Amino acid sequence: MRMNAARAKKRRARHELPTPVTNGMDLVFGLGASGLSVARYLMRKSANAIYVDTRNNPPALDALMEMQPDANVSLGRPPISLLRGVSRVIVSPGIPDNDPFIAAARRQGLQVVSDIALFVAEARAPFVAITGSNGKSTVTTLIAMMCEADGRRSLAGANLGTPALDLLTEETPDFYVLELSSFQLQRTPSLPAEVAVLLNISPDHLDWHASADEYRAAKYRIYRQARAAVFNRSDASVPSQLPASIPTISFGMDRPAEGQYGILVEDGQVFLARGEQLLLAASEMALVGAHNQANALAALAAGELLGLSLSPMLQVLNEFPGLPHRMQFVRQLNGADYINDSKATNIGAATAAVDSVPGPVLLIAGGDGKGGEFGEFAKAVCTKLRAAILIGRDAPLIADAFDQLAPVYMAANMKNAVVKATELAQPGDTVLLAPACASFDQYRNYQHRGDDFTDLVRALPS
Ligand code: UMA
Ligand code: ADP
Repeated sequence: MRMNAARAKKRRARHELPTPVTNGMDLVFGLGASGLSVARYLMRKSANAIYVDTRNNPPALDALMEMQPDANVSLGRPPISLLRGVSRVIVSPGIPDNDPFIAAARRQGLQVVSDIALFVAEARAPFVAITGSNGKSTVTTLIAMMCEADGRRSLAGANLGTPALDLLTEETPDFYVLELSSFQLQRTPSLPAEVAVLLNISPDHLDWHASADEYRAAKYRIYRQARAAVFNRSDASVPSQLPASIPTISFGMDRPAEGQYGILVEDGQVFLARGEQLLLAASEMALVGAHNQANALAALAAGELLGLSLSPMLQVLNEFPGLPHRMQFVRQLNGADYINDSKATNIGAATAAVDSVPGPVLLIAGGDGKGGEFGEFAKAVCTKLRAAILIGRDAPLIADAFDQLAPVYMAANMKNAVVKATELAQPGDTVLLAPACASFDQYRNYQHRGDDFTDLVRALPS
């Protein structure tokens, strides 16, 4: 069925079904950034597909129709009959595995894969794969910068920035550097990473995964066909997940054994170290916080396994100040620092954020808690808080967790939260946006939330 952009708009309202298809057809589920990258990939291969999205106006619909005006598109909840004649379902990471359409595809024995599975089959250069509950984007960026600093061409993307399949349209680099989510890993059957990095695992995405164990198992998949691995030695369950006879390097915040990465303290000064060798004083890193020391150690270990030279890697650590919305200093007002850590979208990240700033802290938190539990979080951070100021859908849940542990204020929105924090802040305090929640109940994404906070803080009268 032919469909131009104008007809596509009509279809949004009518939810037409596409024409029946012949055997061997792909079905692409999800028309966001990754779905569009799959569409581009299939077009490059001159392969036809059915495109499905449960939303009436998915973000990439117009771009798809411009690229392929006769594309088969079905909007709204897809009927199971759409699977007739389909051999493979390529699913956006945003669609949970318990989606009835995905479950039906599996029951019918169809392949259900991520865009990363397609990338792996096509990539003509080795790739580094990075996962973890927190620190993925920072470490992915560090490794890509370290490659460049050592004169190797690298292309970074996947869960961060450019979708993986779009990286294939650029000149083949020396290394691809891929940030991978648990969602992507769960649907990628084979992942022969040159170096696989698992940074840490703490509770997250319990609204997507069937259980905490399933989330953990998805993260471990990063190692399954890896040719070399970096692992966090503080997690005792990881070594049993590493393939036998591949080179591995551990990192951790303790004293490192020979050939491993860790922390040494000399005359009260903290150093990144490899075995007994002092590499760089933590105070010389542009990134702040103990969590970023761990990230730096993981990046150095991955760089070593890629054969990068030490000196350019250290130069990167000396200069890279971090990505936007991660512990980003906004301003000082009346002696209090205001920091935007909107990317702290889970409990582990928000705990690390509170740990990394001087107290007392006015913590602005809340949003979509993704099915998480906030009791441990409240216990971990409460002693450092002057108050918790809570916003968003799960604010009542978080308020319950802080009951008796710290003063709590409920705010109707970010503006009220910033005003309240300013009222309460004393000289030397830190006002920290570290929500421990996703933003989707109130914002388009974490960037939108961080920008709102930043604009409101900048607009406060001096
Ligand atoms: N959705 C529907 N119906 C559909 C398809 C999607 O309701 O038919 C909704 C779902 O709530 C879903 C959301 O739309 O969660 C986004 O889905 P999408 O297909 O529009 O997503 P993409 O734009 O393709 O973005 C995805 C990743 N999003 C998720 O995993 C939720 C992006 O990671 C990633 O950058 C992009 O592919 C390119 O690879 C974002 C993310 O939040 C940054 N990731 C999670 C995280 O980092 O915690 C894992
Ligand atoms: P991700 O891509 O996994 O979300 P980022 O590098 O974007 O990770 O960092 C997101 C937030 O997670 C940061 O703002 C910080 O609050 C927290 N964080 C970063 N690295 C770590 C780490 N190694 N351990 C715990 N928390 C971290």
